[in-house]
Amino acid sequence: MSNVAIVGATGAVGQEFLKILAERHFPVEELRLLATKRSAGKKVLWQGQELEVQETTHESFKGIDIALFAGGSASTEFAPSAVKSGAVVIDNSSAFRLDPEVPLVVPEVNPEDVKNHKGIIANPNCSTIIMAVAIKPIFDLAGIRRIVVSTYQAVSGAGREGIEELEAEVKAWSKGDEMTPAVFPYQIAFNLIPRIDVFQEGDYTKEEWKMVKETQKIFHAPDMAITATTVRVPIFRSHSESINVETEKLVSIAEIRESLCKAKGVIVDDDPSSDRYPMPWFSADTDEVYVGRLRKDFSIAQGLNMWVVGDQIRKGAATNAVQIAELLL
Ligand code: 2RA
Repeated sequence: MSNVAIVGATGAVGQEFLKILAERHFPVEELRLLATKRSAGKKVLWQGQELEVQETTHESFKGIDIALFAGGSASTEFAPSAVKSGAVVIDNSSAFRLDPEVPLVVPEVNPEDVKNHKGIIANPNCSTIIMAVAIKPIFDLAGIRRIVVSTYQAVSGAGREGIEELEAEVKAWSKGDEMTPAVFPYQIAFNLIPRIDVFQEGDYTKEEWKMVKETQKIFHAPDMAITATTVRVPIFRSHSESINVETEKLVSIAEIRESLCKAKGVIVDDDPSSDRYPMPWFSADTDEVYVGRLRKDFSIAQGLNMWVVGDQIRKGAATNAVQIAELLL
């Protein structure tokens, strides 16, 4: 049994941690809920117990074995104190992901990297995790030379506030009221925004660079060529991705399909004859990564296209982190 702390327990990912620890019967002795001062004192019901949210401080981690950090600035501020107290931190922020001393883990891809931790294990970005699970069987079967990915990311990727902003805008639109975007740079209702996070080098966004650099680190493949365009869409939950893969070896689509069907964490939902393909509406609230629209890319010698969908709060964040915690056990 472990003593577990959740830092950021009242946010979208924090709340999902609570659900997933219970669903997966994670052996919890004590569950300590931590958040900002603003949320301290809130009561949360978990497995029949009423737990009170406490303000996170540097002393919050005494006796804690595993600290699940939901993301945000709390990680840089408090993760080192949690490690000093003897906890293993599983961190969903981007603060430590590219640190060579910190393993970046997707359990279906590189579970063995967990062993190399020095107190912190990083959980990759949500859209990176979803892509990594889907490309892993192809990587193992045929090697990957290049990936071109475009994402269609749900508003909940921006947390509870993102969900509230889309809801408010849809209500405002139906009443003919004006919209006042605050979380997103423009109205997201009935719109698409081709910019997630800040612009960085080469006019790519931070989200796009995460997909490139984190994927290369997870697969220990610094030469895997990856280019990404990340887009926010007016969907509440589940990120979708159009992924074009150029393989190292020539393999048939039938072989790729077979490897995807056998892969852990993947559901192939692909039947044009019966109009079957993955969609966010159906993947929301599940842990698998769904693959469909699998087809040859006729424009190159060794290429394929696929459409991939996954719940980014679950597999893209909380479930992946709890799976990492399970590896530690
Ligand atoms: C987003 N990738 O969807 C972020 C969340 N980690 O905005």
